[in-house]
Amino acid sequence: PMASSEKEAALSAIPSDSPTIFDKIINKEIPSNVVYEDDKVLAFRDIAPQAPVHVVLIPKLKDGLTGLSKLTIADLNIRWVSTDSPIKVRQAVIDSPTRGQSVYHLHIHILGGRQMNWPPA
Ligand code: IU
Repeated sequence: PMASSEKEAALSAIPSDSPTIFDKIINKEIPSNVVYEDDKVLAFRDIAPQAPVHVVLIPKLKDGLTGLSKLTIADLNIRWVSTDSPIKVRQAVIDSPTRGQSVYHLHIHILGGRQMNWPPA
C-alpha cells in the first residue's frame, strides 16, 4: 500500500538542495489538487492523505530551506505567510464534512516526526 512505499521513500531520502517533486508540482510539470496558490505559497491535497483533510502547504522558494530543522521566524514571515494565504487555505478546506475540533482556541495541526497510517491505529 501507499503507506509502506511512502515509508520506504522517507527512509531512503537524503537531505539535499536538489529539485524535488514539489518543484515540479509548483511548476505544474506534474498535476496536483491545488487548494490555494499565490506568489509565495502553494497548498495542495496530499496524494496519500493521512486524515480526511490533508493539505500540504509549501513555500515556492526553497533557497536551501529543505525542512523544518532550519526554519526561522524570518523564513516564516518572508516565505510562508503572505497576507491572506492562511485564510484562503481555510476557505478551501472548511467545507470538509469531517470536523472534530475539541478545543475551541485557534490551532493548526502540523503532523510529522513519524510515519502515520489511515485509518489511524
Ligand atoms: P514528507 O514529510 O516529506 O514525507 O511529506 C511529503 C508528503 O507529500 C507526503 O505526505 C506525500 O504523500 C505527499 N506527496 C504528494 O502529495 N504528492 C506527491 O507527488 C508526492 C508526495 I512524491
